[in-house]
Amino acid sequence: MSNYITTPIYYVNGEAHIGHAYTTFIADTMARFSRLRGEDTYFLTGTDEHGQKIEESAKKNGRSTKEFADEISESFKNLWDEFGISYDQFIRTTDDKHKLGVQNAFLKMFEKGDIYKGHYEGHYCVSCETFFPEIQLIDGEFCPDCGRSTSTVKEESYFFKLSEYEQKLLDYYDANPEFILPRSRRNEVINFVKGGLNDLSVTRTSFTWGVKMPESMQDDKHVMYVWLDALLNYVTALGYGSDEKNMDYWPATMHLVGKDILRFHAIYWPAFLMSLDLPLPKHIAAHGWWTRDGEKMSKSKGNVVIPKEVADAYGVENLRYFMMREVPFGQDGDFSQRAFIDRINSDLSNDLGNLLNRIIGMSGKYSEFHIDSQHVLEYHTKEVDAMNLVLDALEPFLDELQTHRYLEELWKLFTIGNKAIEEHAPWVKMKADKKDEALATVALVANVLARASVMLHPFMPETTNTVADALGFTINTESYQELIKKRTMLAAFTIKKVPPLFPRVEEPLIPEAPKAVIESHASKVEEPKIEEIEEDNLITFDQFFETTLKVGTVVEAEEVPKSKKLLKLQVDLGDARPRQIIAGIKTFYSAESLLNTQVCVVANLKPAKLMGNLSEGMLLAAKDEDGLCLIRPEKPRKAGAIIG
Ligand code: ME8
Repeated sequence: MSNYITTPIYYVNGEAHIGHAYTTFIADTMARFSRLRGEDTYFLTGTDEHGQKIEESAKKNGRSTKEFADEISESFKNLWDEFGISYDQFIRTTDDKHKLGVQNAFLKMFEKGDIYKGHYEGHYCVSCETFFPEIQLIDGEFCPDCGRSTSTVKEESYFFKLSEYEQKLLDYYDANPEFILPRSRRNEVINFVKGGLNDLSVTRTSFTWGVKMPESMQDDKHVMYVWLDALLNYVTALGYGSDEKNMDYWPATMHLVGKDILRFHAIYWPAFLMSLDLPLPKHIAAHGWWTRDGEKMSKSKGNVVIPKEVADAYGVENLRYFMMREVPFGQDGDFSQRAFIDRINSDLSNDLGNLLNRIIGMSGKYSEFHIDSQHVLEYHTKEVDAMNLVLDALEPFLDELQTHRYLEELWKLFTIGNKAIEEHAPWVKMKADKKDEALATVALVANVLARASVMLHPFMPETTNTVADALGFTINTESYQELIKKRTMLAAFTIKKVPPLFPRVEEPLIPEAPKAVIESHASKVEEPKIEEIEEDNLITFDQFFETTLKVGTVVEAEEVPKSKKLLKLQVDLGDARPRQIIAGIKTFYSAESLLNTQVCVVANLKPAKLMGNLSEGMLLAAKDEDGLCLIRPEKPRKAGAIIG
């Protein structure tokens, strides 16, 4: 069994921020977990260094492109080293081996007939390194993903026949429901592909900072499109197209990405791999977006959270814990120092830290820091059973990357430990001359903490090593097998004193996001720049496709008793049973007039109750001073037809 886990390779156009750290923390945790289980593991991270965006950033900084890329790439690597990220390889797309691999992949696709030469005429967003057809542009000029101005490009280009992979991709998603995680994001990708895929321009002639064409193609005005170059890093890192040294790790177990780049990983990348006759990764896992104090982070607002600054102030492992505990995987998360401090003081200091302190204190007082487990089962079967139940539940959460549920569940162990101390009050037992009983409780709690530390280790490696050291054991695959898989108790503990692991934090330790920034932002409203429109109002293409819109046929309609506004509709969306939708449209439509007509429905809304009636969707309607009208398809469509 081997696991290959990757982060995105980060652009070298600026320093790392908290979002980069989050992706890297989760990937590192998954890699550490795999190693703890004793599985052969390869963990890749690195930097994405080609393309117009990097060329322009270097120019702005008055540097040569290579010098600039070297410096920023180094700063990412140093940061991950300082953070103890356990990568096996740090790839740079400027590495010769990578470039050779990309050229060979290009040749293979070309020889297979999947790449052809043509002309591109379209609109290019340098920031997203993506072409867009005119129809997708905002106001005919601005990028639909980031809102920045696009430039019109007409140039000779090689194209990848992405259109030919449309059905193969859909079949693959269908046959592999766990390919895209969380599963809630599958629809957005499927809808995008169903909307039709255009062939993809995979070379550029308007700049030179990219992987050159294979020599045998004799076409050196072209360089590779940066996303083709970048995605291939996942295989060139293993030696694809060069020494093939580590290709046994392929296919990847998991590509961890932010939701911003899910489309590239879940559509382009599998199509490229199919073209190369390589197997597809098992999971593409997309996490959500981090904001700060509820606001999007941006350099212009001055509110970017710098991970090094936070880690220096609060400790990198506390930051890892906070980020992975606070946010359900896949959902957006907010970085606020208040929430972070609460987690440190309550979860880490009160629950975990306190338990260790109690063990150190009691074992010192009652038994000169030696504890053995011989009487635990005599007095504590209830707690041992409860502990085993928690351990049973834990690992499946990580299979779907539900780090917050995993940690929430794991924390029940600390509750079991702290509660056992309160209920059994060893100090009372000691006074009553029941030393065996008192020490059985201390030993139970030491075992609880030992097991919890093993399972927390991938999240907080150094901290849990300190706990294990204080308890007198070592966390490794062997102790994982013994304590977790076999549920063996540690026979004896020799406890060591350690300073408190989590000093309480009373006040924010880094400057809060400057308030003035928010005010100055408001004062600029009269003269909006495109960055500000992007930050506040626009959603990305992907965000739009989070909503599933469908055509439905009203098959039953009635009034909701005692309601002035509500109608209860049964709407056929092509599923096994119609959906019940409660719509506030009675003032404008009678129930009968709606029967057998078609409507447009938001089909993936969380169900809600309105006046005691379940509503499983929402109708699209337009309202102005003349009243409300429903939005309907121009011509009848099949019930369930996708809108988008
Ligand atoms: O996209 N919240 O690189 P990139 C959460 N080079 N995650 C965030 C984030 C935020 N606010 N901001 C960034 C690229 N990220 C390409 C990738 S891979 C073949 C090529 C994280 O430097 C998140 O993981 O723009 C996102 O996907 C990644 O940084 C984008 O990093």
